[in-house]
Amino acid sequence: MAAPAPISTSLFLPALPVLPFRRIPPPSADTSAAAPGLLTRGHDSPITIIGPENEESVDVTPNFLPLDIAPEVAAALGANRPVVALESTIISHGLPWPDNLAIAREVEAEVRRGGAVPATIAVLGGRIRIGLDDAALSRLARAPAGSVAKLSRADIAPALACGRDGATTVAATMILARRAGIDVFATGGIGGVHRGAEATFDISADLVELGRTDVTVVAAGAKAILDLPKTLEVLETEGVAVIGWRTGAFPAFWCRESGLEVPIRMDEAAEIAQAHLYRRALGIGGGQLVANPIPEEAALPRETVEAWIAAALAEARNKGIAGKAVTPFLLGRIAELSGGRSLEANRALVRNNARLAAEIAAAICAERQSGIAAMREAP
Ligand code: PSU
Ligand code: MN
Repeated sequence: MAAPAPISTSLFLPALPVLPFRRIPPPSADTSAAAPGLLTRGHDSPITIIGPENEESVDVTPNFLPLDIAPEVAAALGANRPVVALESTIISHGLPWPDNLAIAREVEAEVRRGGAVPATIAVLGGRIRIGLDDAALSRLARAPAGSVAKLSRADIAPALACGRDGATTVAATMILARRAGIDVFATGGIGGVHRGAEATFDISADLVELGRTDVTVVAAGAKAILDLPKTLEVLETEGVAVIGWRTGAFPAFWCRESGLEVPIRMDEAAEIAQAHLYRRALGIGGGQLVANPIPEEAALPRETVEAWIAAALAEARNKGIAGKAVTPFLLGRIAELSGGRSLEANRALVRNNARLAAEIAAAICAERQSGIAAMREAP
């Protein structure tokens, strides 16, 4: 039998359609592979399966997950203190070096200022990391293009199996945040239905995830590179609660308005917190999208933004960009075309979302603490 193909560093790049199979090394009970100072959830009740190519056995365990929760995050979760999850694709694929690292640090600081503990989520060396230290943040921020995989729902488990570094999209961050017990997640903009989706079928897995996983996501709406009316339609189909924060208008990332309305408006963090807990108590799955408009002073004029978008979209079409590469390509081109203006707006809105997410996370903790929420929650 031919030897398995070597693992390519372009494993998760769109050019490689099929994921090569690689046998997993047997997990060892020893947790020294984890970064120092991290809590490691171990594994139990090992079972043995016979490997496919030969008779050599591989130990696997049904509940085994290489999951490292930073001590500060674990302590906060254990004590019902607020935690805000943050994604990492924005660092590796969404923003250029060195602004990506600066913004990642600023966003974490903003969460802290809001009285919550930040938990940036990624996969490093095949281990799920909930809460990154500064070394891990810079590793993601400095990674050369293509060396860090862009992980959505489909890619998390393969990245663990192959020992990869991967940055989590909104979808993957929601899954891992939920798994770690984090309720609230702040980002810039969610993925959505791409323009021309009627031909390409390019619809972000973020929308489907919002329909499945009960995490509250704070974002400045979705970028106007997307088809926003179709994005709202899919969110409605998926049963996502789309909540305008102190607004009835659906924001369009760099602009405070898209010309579309949000189905729900809320003005108090406690309302969002209660809706989050009621949703969980109903056991219906799926999350809330809190649409938080960019601060007035940082917003960009709609016509200016539209011109950059049109240029970037035309280039993407000419170059035949498809799949996972579409969003990073458009974001990169717009940052260049705008001479950094889009980046400054991006920075302001992510920080703004981090602040609101901290407030909502604190409100959820307060609701839980009051005991009323506990009584209302399903057993
Ligand atoms: N939108 C942004 N900035 C981003 C992204 C989206 O304004 O960085 C990233 C997020 O990680 C999001 C992902 O989850 O792109 C969506 O990618 P896709 O369209 O391939 O699903
Ligand atoms: Mn896509």
